[in-house]
Amino acid sequence: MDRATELFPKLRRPDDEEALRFGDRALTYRELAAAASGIAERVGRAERVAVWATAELETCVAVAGALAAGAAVVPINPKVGERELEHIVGDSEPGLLLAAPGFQPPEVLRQIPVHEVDLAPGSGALPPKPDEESPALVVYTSGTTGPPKGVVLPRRAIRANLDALADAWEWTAEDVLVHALPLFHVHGLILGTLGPLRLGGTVHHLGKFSPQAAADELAGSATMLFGVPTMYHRLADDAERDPDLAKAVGRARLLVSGSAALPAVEHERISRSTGQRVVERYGMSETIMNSGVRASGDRRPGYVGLPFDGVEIKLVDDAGRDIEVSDDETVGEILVRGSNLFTGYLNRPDATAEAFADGWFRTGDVATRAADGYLRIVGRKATDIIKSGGYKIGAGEIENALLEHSLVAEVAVAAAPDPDLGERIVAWVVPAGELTDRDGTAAELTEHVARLLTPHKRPREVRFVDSLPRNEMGKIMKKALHG
Ligand code: MLC
Ligand code: AMP
Repeated sequence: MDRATELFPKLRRPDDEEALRFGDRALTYRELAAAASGIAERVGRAERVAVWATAELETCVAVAGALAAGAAVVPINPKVGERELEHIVGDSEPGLLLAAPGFQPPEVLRQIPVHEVDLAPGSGALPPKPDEESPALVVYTSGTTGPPKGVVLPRRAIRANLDALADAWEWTAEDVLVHALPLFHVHGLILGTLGPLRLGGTVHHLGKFSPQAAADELAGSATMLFGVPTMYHRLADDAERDPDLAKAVGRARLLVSGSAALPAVEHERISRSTGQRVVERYGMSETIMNSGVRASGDRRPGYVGLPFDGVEIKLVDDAGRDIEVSDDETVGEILVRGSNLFTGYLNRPDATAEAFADGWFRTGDVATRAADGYLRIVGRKATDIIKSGGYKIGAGEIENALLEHSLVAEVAVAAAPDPDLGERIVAWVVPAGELTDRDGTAAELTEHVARLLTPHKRPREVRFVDSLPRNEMGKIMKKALHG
């Protein structure tokens, strides 16, 4: 067996160690391998397979089985709205959809065969290892405008990047990772699920995040916690109130935060109450993980550490020239090159070409570099990208959805700072006609976005205005909105 390039070596030689636990349901490696072989048989030679990614064992079995079959997995947010779902299945054309029993297919999925994932063992034989450069996942991510794009991640990127994380965090088969992240994005799926499976370790998924549930796990067998800053904010609140909870969290080997900036104040609150200093890492759907603080490294609040093995990072100025200084002050866009990169956006050669400059991927994130090489992210080039609760959301897609509503004449969507979500989505709406029920209309618009796109893209605030600030060219000046 080729340990180096086999994505999940332990599925080829399974034992009775626990692989996955969701509440009171769990699977050992032997059970997982057997169930995954059944899925692989069902998937056959399908090129792409959609997985209805509920936070359940079945999702993990579906992903492991489809990957073993050599298919690319398209994970779907089970709360996805009708418009977004239509786009994703239209774009990715999955040959099959895998879902946990009881799944009721929405209308748009009618043409796609659905296979209910059960945990019964298949023949136990897994197909030969697929090619390293073949697509493993197609993860949908928002841009500034238009519908989400499918990020095609090859097996090589997942394998190489997970090995780099294991090395940086001294992460081994002995670790039990706990988290409550959704299983349709890089953080919860690749790091939080495929990570432990690659190492032959264990993941405990909480189903739904609560500081108490995470602390209970860390008081038990769990050694590591992965979360987005919103989760750490809530953990900090509870740890300050509850010394027992703080003590349980203090037992962790490693707390890791990512997907959005962890404010220095949250870092300090957690370290004061629990004695733990959170390790921060920086990633993206297109690149998996770029940089992070090593387990043995200096856990400085506000810094996302050094490039992981296999990743090259440079900062460039507005003219695209390399920034050579490491003064922790000069800001530049982060460009990335390495074995961690995606191969392109599905069906979007135009967007793929635009995302690269001389073989370097342009992240759109803006950072400084300190004398010891530590990166500090200070912002983003695009104001139309919003990060709320760790989810990436494009202002344009929300504006388009709102403009379809008959009560909306004009709209601008922008981010406002939020202590819990990091950023919250605010929609500035010029109503079409007289407003008779402000609150009712605001709720209706919110629901409209949740239904069409997905609940996490719904505005948390709707502000009605008579007009939007525009420049001489007629372009909306979003920076003037909050004034
Ligand atoms: C509320 N709800 C609605 C609704 N209003 N449902 C339908 N219509 C409406 N109008 C429901 C929600 O579905 C949810 O249900 C509940 O109310 C709470 O809403 P929420 O908005 O989901 O909860 P919130 O408290 O805001 O969630 C916070 C959070 C979440 C931190 C738990 O934002 C989260 O899971 N974030 C993780 C994002 C992530 O994984 N990003 C990684 C991207 S990869 P219910 O049943 O769910 O409670 C990446 C790369 C990298 O960034 O570096 O990692
Ligand atoms: P996504 O497209 O959902 O994968 O989101 C990727 C984006 O999340 C990056 O481009 C960053 O803007 C942001 N991000 C991820 N991790 C961090 C972090 N540790 N600090 C700041 N921003 C982050």
